[in-house]
Amino acid sequence: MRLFIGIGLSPECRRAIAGAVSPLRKKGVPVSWTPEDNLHMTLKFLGETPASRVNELAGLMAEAARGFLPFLLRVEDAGAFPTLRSPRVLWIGIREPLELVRKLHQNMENALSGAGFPRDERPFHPHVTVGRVRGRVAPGWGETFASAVSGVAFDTVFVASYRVYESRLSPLGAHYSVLREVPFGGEADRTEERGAEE
Ligand code: 3AM
Repeated sequence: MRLFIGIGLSPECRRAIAGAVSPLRKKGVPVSWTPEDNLHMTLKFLGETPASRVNELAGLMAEAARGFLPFLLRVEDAGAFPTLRSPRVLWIGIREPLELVRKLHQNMENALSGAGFPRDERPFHPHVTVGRVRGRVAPGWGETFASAVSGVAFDTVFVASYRVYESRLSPLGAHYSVLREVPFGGEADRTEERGAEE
């Protein structure tokens, strides 16, 4: 299964993000926009992983999140990778609590790498991908995107858990499903308690 670990956003926040980018969508630029239901924040892409490791993964994530309490996530500002001047991935940023999210990411990397899941080589930039540029955009369009979205107040999101997602790719796009919800400060969901590799 193709897996990744991420943080879900509330329906209100997803709606606010979709609303903010909707005027840009209508302009017909060659961008593949993330469907509202798919908006999330990725912490780690795992790629092809045997289904038998999902419970182990959730257990390691629970261990990594043991000292964490739920927090309010502030989603704000916009940017692009690699740069706004040559945008490929369009994103909305995380304003707060940046240090906490980084710490969670670091704990998770430590726990997972101990079990043989390779660490990310790229530096971690917490973000919500809202679109991917698929062709040429006019010079300055990246800045247009950022200024259209910057300053919009998206809802704060109450975050009490993080998730293992499965991503299924098809010609119609990616479909994400939540396989495990791992709460902060406690144990992983009941499925994990069985601990057995099925
Ligand atoms: O949250 P975003 O959209 O930035 O880009 C993919 C997406 O991240 C990323 O994993 C998330 C869920 O699909 N992703 C996909 N393939 C990847 C790869 N080979 C990857 N990240 C790193 N390496």
